[in-house]
Amino acid sequence: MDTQELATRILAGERRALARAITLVESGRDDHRAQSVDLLERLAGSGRQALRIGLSGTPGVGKSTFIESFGMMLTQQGLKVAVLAVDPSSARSGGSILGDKTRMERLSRAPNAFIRPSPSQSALGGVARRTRDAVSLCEAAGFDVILIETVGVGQSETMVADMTDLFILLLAPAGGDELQGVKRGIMEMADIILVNKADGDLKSAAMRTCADYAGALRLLRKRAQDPEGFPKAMTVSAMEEAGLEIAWGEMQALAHWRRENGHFDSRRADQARHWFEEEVRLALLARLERDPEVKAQMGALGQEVAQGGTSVSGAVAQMLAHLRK
Ligand SMILES: Nc1nc2c(ncn2[C@@H]2O[C@H](COP(=O)(O)OP(=O)(O)OP(=O)(O)O)[C@@H](O)[C@H]2O)c(=O)[nH]1
Ligand SMILES: [Mg+2]
Repeated sequence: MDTQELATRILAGERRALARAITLVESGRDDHRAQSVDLLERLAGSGRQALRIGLSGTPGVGKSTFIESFGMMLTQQGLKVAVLAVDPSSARSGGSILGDKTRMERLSRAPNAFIRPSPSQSALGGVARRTRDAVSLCEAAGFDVILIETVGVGQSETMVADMTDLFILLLAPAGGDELQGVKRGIMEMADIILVNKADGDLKSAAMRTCADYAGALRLLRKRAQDPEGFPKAMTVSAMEEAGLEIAWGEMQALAHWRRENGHFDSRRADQARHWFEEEVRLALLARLERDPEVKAQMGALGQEVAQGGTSVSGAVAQMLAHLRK
């Protein structure tokens, strides 16, 4: 299938074409890359925009269960929902998603939903590009909401926050009164904290945890992109499907406010610029690393540094002088 036809089918919302296109953008082959670029260029003017929501949380907190319940609720409202996963630990990817497809049984069968596993690449840079491309494809295919799930390990959360409009942190009820060792940096990225499992025996613990986090959020520096009352913490039960509509209402309210106040578009513009620069940097680096002369010079200088004959700073200066030629 040529890219023109693929583009037409994606714009028509054909899920098989979308799946195929995502496989194309995930491919490492040079000819596939060229086709991907051509396809993405064709789709760039579609003018379609989804609400991109990042969802993060440590293993077992209930991400899959939440996405299933939340995604079902959205599709029942007539919204088209795409789920993408970013899993930086390559060993887990693939396998975990197979597990997820069974855990997201209803959602994976819903006609308005599309679930895509994490690309099994280990380098975060590659995963970032592939995920962003997949987001573009899903938007062109007319999805209303794109959920990007990531397991809580610092770097991948920053990456997901940098490609989404809203960032949701899912937490479990804490046993004691400690704040579960959630890193400050991750707290600072969150727009909404959802304390999951607020049901049965865990309900009161979930409410306490929620109050603790609400307090912690109030102590953070005020951000320009937040209206009064945000970021906020709330309780949900993904299992009992409780609190999901309220959570969705808050997400919509926040997105609406940001749109009205210019923060939505400026955030996307900043993200686009950031990823453009990042990708140019990666591409230049890759090109340099492939250059045999550069490789030889790196090897030689590396050897000198290792033997102590040259200082690291001195070798770097020599390397840069060499590159300038
Ligand atoms: N009581 C209760 N249990 C829940 C809820 N949501 C999820 N669980 C349970 O928590 C466990 C982990 O849920 P998952 O949805 O697989 O969690 P996850 O965050 O996707 O986990 P990983 O994919 O391993 O990172 C399962 O046994 C779920 O049944 C909830 O709202 N209430
Ligand atoms: Mg999961």
